[in-house]
Amino acid sequence: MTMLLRYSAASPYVRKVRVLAIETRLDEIIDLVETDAHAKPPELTEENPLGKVPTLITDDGLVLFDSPVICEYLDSAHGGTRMVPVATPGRWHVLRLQSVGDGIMDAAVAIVMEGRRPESEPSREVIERETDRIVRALDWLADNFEELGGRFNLGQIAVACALGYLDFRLPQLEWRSGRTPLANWFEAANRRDSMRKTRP
Ligand SMILES: N[C@@H](CCC(=O)N[C@@H](CS)C(=O)NCC(=O)O)C(=O)O
Repeated sequence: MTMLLRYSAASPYVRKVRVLAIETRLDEIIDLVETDAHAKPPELTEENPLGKVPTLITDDGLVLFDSPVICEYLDSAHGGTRMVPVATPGRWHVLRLQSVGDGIMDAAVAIVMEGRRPESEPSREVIERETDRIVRALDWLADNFEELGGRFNLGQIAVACALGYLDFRLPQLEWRSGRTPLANWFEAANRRDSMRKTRP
């Protein structure tokens, strides 16, 4: 059994998938194919109409996209402890935490894209709106710190990859400031093998 993952090293969504794969040892059967989604290569857009990475092709030839779907698929394909608990309400807490992490990524990517507009100034309104969203999400994590407890899971992976992306692309946000427990939690998560091996 082998799978193929279209990836880019800088993408936080790809990193989430790769961290989950390493944590569940599925990385051993996943071939990585570097793909520049922004260049819209036909091999990607033919497989995935959204033309984004991550895109996973399973050993049955099923093409999966959107990192939450890929992560759920991979989590169903290993024999170890689930990274998304099956039992509720734990399941909803982990999936919600993933949404917070993904939401920070979405907002951070939007800010980075604003800065790359070829012909016009970045929109202050967009940058302010997305920055406010990130700040609120960080404050939510700090106020709901217990959500980051327990065994490493998909929600924690998403948050760790989101915070790693803020360090990588938006260090000026200084997200650690006034959030020491969250910063300490990240330092520990960031030392995991899976996080080290997937640094952007
Ligand atoms: N919701 C998607 C987001 C994926 C995404 O936006 N990927 C970016 C790279 S960080 C991409 O492929 N962008 C290419 C484009 O927008 O054309 C997921 O969770 O997988």
